[in-house]
Amino acid sequence: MPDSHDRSLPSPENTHFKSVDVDVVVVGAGFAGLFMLHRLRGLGLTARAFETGDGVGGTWYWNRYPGARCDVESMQYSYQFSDDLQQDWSWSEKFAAQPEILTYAEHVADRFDLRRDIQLESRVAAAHWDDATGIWSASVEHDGRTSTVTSKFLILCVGCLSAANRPSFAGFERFQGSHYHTGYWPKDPVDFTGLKVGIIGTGSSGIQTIPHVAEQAGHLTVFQRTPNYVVPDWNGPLDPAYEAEIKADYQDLRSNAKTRPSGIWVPFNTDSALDASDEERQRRFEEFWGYGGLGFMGSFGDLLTNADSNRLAADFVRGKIAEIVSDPDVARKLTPDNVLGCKRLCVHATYYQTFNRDDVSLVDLRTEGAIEHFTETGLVVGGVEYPLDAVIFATGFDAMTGSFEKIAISGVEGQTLKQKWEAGPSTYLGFQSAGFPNMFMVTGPGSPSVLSNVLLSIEQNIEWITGCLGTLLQKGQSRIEPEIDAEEAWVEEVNRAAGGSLRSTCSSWYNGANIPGKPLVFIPYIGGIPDYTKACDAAVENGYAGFKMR
Ligand code: NA7
Repeated sequence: MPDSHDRSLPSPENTHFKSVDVDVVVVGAGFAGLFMLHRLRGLGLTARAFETGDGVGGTWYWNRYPGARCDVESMQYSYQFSDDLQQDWSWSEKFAAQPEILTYAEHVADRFDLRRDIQLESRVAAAHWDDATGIWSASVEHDGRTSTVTSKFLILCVGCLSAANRPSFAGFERFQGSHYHTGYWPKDPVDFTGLKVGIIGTGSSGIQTIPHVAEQAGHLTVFQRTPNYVVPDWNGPLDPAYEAEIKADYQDLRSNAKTRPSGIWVPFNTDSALDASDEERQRRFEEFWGYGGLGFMGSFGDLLTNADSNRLAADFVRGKIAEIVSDPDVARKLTPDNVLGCKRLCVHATYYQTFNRDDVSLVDLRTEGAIEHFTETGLVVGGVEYPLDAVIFATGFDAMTGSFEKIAISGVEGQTLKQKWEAGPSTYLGFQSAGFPNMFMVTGPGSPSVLSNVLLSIEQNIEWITGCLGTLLQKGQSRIEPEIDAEEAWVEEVNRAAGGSLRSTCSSWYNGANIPGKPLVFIPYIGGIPDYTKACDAAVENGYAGFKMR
């Protein structure tokens, strides 16, 4: 289906890419891979996307744990490149759940006839750049065999949260019960009825899973290392009047969203929490608590830049926990003492209420002892064995770099991406890394990615890459990579921006602290969508300044 952004460029026959299998290898068929394929077709390039899963959808294919749901409103967590698509699609809920988002991804694949260029159940295990020929060779594992696919360009649409982190616990191999990871949840529903279930991890995934499993399990034991702040989403059916209002001028919402650092349009204020009277501050926090979702952080303008303001907001949420959780000891264990929103703010309407159930118990790994080891029948913490029939790892991801580094990528002179990023990832604008010509990343390290409405970021990144490839082809050139100086300056800018936010002050997956041995570097660009877009556009306006094209 055509859309207004299709570009008309030389057809592949007119390009000089005849010596390769396809012009472009795309890795991944999630939201980024799907849209990238669509745009590459618009450029007249041949492309093939390789996807490990047996279906499209990426993150929303793998994260099918009970309760999985997006924390960005559906009307905004959706593609905007096709007005027909955004007008035709109707979301059933304010915040869509995983099955509906997956159905949407499948619809997009069908609607734009993308499946014919997607090879499923095919993992790109390695990719090697040959500097003499200017060709990428990807090793693709499919059906027990490995084949090589050559291309001029390699575009990594691998997602930010796609390399699951499953910490190794002593004795795990002895455990006779069943085990799951939220990021690789089985396709067939899991029945926990009557079982003794344990869950390790209380980040967004654990917090969404816990209330659902508690409904089913005989007993649920939650093993919590760090309590998180959870704000309600007040999710419900999408209001048809609201939907109609947005659709009457969808562009207005999309444009407004792009003016916000997060790329999400929700009510916000710019004043300081310190300037408000106690009554006004309380009223404002209540108002934003009532609004629901991540927008709580918009109650005042300085919650992520002023520690004192942040503390006032954190105290408000702590007060809510004390009100909701009946057992003061459990409430105390559930109460975070770190900066609000430093780790990603979690969203759920009934998470805290779940701990009022008799069949749910909380083990605080900070005060009751670390996880010691598994036995055949349970988990030992602080010398106490908790009997378990099943354990759920909600232990997160090797975020933002893991999905790139798990592919053995080697560039100029055989340098691997993993070697280059040993002390932390280094990219120019998140798009490219010097020494890896013709390789592009979508929502790569150094881009706003996970700190934004990631679908908006995906589209912005892909439009930029499309424009860049189009320019390269029009100039009759075939190779692009960043200038090392430009890349280093961007890494500095990413670090400078991180230094201005309270988000860089705690251990989180934003700065690699969740993975033992990972360099402690704030990975995404926290300068916000407007500044990032400005930097991307400036590079283009200045003739792709900072990139070497030839
Ligand atoms: P997160 O947010 O990284 O959460 C992982 C949780 O697992 C977190 O509570 C961790 O505690 C805990 N964890 C990790 N390793 C261990 C060990 N070894 N022992 C005990 N507990 C552990 O991942 P999610 O999947 O929940 O969410 C990731 C993003 O996906 C989310 O923000 C959304 O954007 C979607 P810790 O906090 O490190 O003490």
